[in-house]
Amino acid sequence: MQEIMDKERAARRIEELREQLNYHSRKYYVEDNPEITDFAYDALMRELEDLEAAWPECIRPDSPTQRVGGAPLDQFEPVTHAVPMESLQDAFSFEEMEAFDNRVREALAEAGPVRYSVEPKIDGLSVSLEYQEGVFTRGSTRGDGVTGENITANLKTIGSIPLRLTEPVTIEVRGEVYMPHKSFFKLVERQELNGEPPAKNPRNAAAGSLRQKDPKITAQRELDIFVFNVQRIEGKILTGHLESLTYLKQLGFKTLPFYTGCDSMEAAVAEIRRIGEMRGELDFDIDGAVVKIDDFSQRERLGSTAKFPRWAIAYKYPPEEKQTVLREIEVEVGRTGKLTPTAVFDPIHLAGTTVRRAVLHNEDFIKEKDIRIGDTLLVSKAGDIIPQVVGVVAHAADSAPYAMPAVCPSCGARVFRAEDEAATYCTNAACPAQLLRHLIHFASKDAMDIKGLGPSILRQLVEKGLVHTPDDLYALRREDLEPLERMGEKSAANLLAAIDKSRQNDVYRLLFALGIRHIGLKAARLLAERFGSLPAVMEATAEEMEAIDGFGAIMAENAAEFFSLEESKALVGRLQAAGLRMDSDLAKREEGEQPFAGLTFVLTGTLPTYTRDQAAVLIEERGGKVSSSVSKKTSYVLAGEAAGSKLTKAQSLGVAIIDEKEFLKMAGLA
Ligand code: 0OX
Repeated sequence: MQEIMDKERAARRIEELREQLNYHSRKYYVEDNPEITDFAYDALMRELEDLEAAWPECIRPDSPTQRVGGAPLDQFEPVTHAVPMESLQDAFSFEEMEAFDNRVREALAEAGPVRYSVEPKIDGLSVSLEYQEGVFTRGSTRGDGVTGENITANLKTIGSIPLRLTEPVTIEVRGEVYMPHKSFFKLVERQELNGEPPAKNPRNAAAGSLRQKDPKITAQRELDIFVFNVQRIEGKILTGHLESLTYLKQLGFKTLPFYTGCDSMEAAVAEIRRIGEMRGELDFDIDGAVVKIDDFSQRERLGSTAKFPRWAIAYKYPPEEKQTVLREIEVEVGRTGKLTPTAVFDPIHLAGTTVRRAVLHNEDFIKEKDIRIGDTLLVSKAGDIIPQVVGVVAHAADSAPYAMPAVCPSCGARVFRAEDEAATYCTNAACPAQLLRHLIHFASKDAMDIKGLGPSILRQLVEKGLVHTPDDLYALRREDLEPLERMGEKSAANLLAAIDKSRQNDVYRLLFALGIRHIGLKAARLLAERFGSLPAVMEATAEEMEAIDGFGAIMAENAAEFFSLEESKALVGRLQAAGLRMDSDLAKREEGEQPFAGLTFVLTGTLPTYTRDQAAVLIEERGGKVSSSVSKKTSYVLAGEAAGSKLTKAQSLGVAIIDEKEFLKMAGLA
């Protein structure tokens, strides 16, 4: 009896919290007008999480705790749109807009005056959102307009998509998902820091984010939406577009940021020009302006062609282009060591901002366009926010073709361009431009595994000038560490101990930690196994490396090139002097010692000390196989923290489950 009472009370409180949180997230994400602090919001959220954890049967799909949840998907299910998601006819001149207006007036001659709405055309991805009695039930991509893909879990992570509407209405709406410029720049910065190729523009970034199989990744991307259409609705009659936008706003949707009613095409064109002038100042990309007939009965009379409605048209802005004079080509070294040339020219005003620079990508780009210092260039911003050099208008007198520098502009070391790549790289592991990223990699779990030495501590060490190359880490003293932010006496002592412990690492870790391009953990292990020590690896030729089973030509070329550099030899010398172990146990294992021969392992969850990749290497080295799914043929499931469905399946099939400790014993490592 007591339990029922408790449950009733909990259910009531859960519902109350759900409503409060949904209200406040609308205030924050949709209306940009929060009423409570982030702190107060988080406190409500935590209370809801705790209650739902105790009473999981009270969790509803519109609970704000369900925004980022669920396991990654294998694939997206197809969704057939009840109302087709049509596309728009394009116009590239105001004459075409006049012609559209004439067609419309002719067809609607007896249907009274025509009123247009004019709105920005958001450059994102069209999606459909379905609500049953006010609750968000399904979201999908446009696809080909008839069939799209179910991306509900990803759409739920977008804070401005309401999980519950202000009325219990059954409705399907259409909107455009986009990535705000602010979030786009943040993403690019993160990608560069991780050595990943940066997203090309906000639209691509938004598309990639919506296509993620793991909603947790989508959630990090800070996507947003503008809703602009009612696809279908039950039990309510809407008579026009502007009216339906007002209604959508009332339901709690974030609608288009501006839209205007116009009584003539002349007024509509003036509005299109006004939007064009605002373009550069918006925090999102637009690729045109959409003119639509407001009245739904007029729309119905006009109907659609096979491709698009006759009652709407998209005016596409011409890419703004201007001429300027190229003063110099600056070459910067990124954190990955990549040399990026940038055009620096006389300032021009383009699509709302002053532009002085445009990225030239790589040597081939410059060669193809034959860009030379002093040339008159044509620069545009096209649909992107990123300025680009369209081409050369005229070469400067006495100009010469441009050549990339032969040495790194940051450290003066030789640069290197692999035959099959467009990019040029600095070859110096100790290059200051790459230092922070190198150090983060050096200390990371799969590399030297120095606990407590993360990006924020490393950044401070670099900024204070305490660390210039990885070997400087081994000279750090208590007095250096204690004054750092987020560092106390105890954590400084722990960190020093962790750094000291890493001296004893098997040398394959150091080989990986050096950050040689194309040398991943597996390649580093192969080198250590074959040659036995770092000095022996340094003596080896590219041919000898390539002869290792599983070692490719590009890997061999990169490793040999790296160790031929004086800077690399000096770095290894200093690491050796700092007391780092230079040999490997991998080489000492006797041939034929294969305790896992014939066994198949499945890995799941987070292991206490090894990464899953590391564990897989240990299994394969000992003759075992690693599989991604559990079946009756699975010999062992190696399970760590937060193991999911694979563990459950293993239990139901009666497959043996082991933890890391047991595994290490079996592998002969403990
Ligand atoms: C946009 C946008 C896209 C309605 C029927 C045909 C096209 N990207 O901002 N589509 C439409 O309208 C649909 N309006 C927009 N504003």
